[in-house]
Amino acid sequence: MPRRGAFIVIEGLDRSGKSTQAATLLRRLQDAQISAKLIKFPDRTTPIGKMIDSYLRSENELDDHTVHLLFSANRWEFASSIEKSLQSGETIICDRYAFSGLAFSASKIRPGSQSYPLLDYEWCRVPDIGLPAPDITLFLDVSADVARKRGGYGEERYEKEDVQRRVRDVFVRISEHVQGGGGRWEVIDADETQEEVQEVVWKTVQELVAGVDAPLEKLWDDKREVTNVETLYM
Ligand code: DGP
Repeated sequence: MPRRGAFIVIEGLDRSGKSTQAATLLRRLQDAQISAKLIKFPDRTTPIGKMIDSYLRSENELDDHTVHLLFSANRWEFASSIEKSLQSGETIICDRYAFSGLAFSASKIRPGSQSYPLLDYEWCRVPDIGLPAPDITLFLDVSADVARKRGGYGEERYEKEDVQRRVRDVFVRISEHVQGGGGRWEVIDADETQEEVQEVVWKTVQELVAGVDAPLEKLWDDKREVTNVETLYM
């Protein structure tokens, strides 16, 4: 049977160098004659993506639950095309995925509180259950100091130091559970130079990019078999 493409997700905080690393990895794969493409979430081109874009640029206000579901819906819009590409042998590099969805939403705190969550962690995780599961997630871990030296954050809604600190805490929590149906999770020190980080990225994905024999899994799918209707509601 022909091998399918690898599904490689790159995650990290803003200023971690994700987009640069993703673009460099794509070039290297193409130079090595490996069929590959780069996708990115949020994908701001669809009608849902446009709503997300204007929310991120603070042009409109939306309820936090609504925003969370829009980000998830934006990933679901591409689920079947991701699956099709992987099955046809194309490797996908994906700049942000469901883990960003969980980290950015579950790190929100109630107004006036220092630490009380606005959205429940499990509630945030559920809408993304069943998406195509990555074969590997590379978490580019940048320190606040280095992010600051890289020119600080931009103008968008979440690009603030206290927000990024809380998001990082949730990413750490995610990394502890992700192995259960979330694929492999690799933390990469993103404080190093672009070239050094790329070398680690390249080495880490080496054995995957020749193609994957294992079937494509579903994200956070606990594989419980439902044998009758009652068990559905237990
Ligand atoms: P980017 O285009 O990669 O700079 O991402 C835009 C911003 O949106 C960034 O601050 C991270 C945040 N983000 C990405 N995905 C999600 C998501 O699914 N949910 C939430 N709440 N925020 C997200």
